Amino acid sequence: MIEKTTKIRNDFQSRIASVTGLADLESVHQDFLGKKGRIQELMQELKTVPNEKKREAGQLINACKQFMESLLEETQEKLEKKEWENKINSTGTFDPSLLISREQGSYHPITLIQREVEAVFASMGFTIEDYPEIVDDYHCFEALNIPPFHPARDMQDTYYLSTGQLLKTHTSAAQNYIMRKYGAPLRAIFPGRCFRNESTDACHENTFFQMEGIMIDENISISNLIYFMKVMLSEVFGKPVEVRLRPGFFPFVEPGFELDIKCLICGGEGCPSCKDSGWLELCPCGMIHPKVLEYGGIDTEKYTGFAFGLGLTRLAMMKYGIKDIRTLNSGNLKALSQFN
Ligand code: FA5
Repeated sequence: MIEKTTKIRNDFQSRIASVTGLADLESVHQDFLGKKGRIQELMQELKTVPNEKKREAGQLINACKQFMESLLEETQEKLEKKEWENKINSTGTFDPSLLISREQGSYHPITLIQREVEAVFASMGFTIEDYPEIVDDYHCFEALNIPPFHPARDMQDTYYLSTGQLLKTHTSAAQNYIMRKYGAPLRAIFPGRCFRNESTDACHENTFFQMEGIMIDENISISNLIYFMKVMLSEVFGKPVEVRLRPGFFPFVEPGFELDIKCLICGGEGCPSCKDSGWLELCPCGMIHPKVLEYGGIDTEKYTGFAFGLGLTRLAMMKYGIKDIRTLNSGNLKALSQFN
């Protein structure tokens, strides 16, 4: 029995070595493992083996069967891959809907950073809200104290639809909707894609992500704002990062600030990623203007609040050391898949 099994195993190996295609492989499969195959023959013979040797012989046949099955599977995979490669090379076409690669996909760096920041704010009691990318003029500008023809609109030119709607220029466009939805007290963040008519460079894109945050309650002050900004940055970077707060003008906050981060690409020396200034505008913020609270239906006698507009795309650049913002919209999988 031992010799016979060894012979069948050797025959099987030499047949596999000469297989040229999937049809050929199937006939090897039938010849050895099919209903009338050689393993089946061995099983029939097993009945004639003396009882005391049956167990050992059975194990031998089983091991041989398992060996064949796994070699068949391995060979099938190789042949399938080869057939696909031949097909692609000969026709010059490629059907991306067919699964020929078993590589796993990866999350985009912006998704990764967004989830990280969301987790930090969620742990501090903020809800995470969603808002459309197509908005109306009222929500994007007027409800934020930017009336028609206000010069602040010049910095946020965008793509307009024939309906009069526009692609949102900043996540602040959701402030009024969120205030009206929940009233005060309120803690919410709302990430989203923004669109602007921009000349692109290493730190400007025409399509980028922001994450807005608002907190409205009794006795909210600038100290609360600074506290939350510090927590968020220390959690995201996991190390101290240098920031600076300077006055900034936005019609929807008073007072308003620019929060800059020391460029982590050049360490503050100056490079294209920070426009040679050593600092990168990351997260403008301020105390919500009373007019904006009023438009949102909030009682300004009782409540105050802060708002911030974090540049998520720039945060991803700083966190992952991405020198050029355009890499993030490039679709370059080699560059984008390395951060998971
Ligand atoms: C605003 O969009 C305000 N809505 C932010 C705000 C919210 C202020 C709440 C006060 C209170 P700004 O245009 O500066 O502000 O954009 C905010 C951040 O988005 C910038 O600091 C930057 O990090 C990012 N950002 C702006 N424009 C671009 C761009 N073209 N490409 C990449 N990131 C950008």
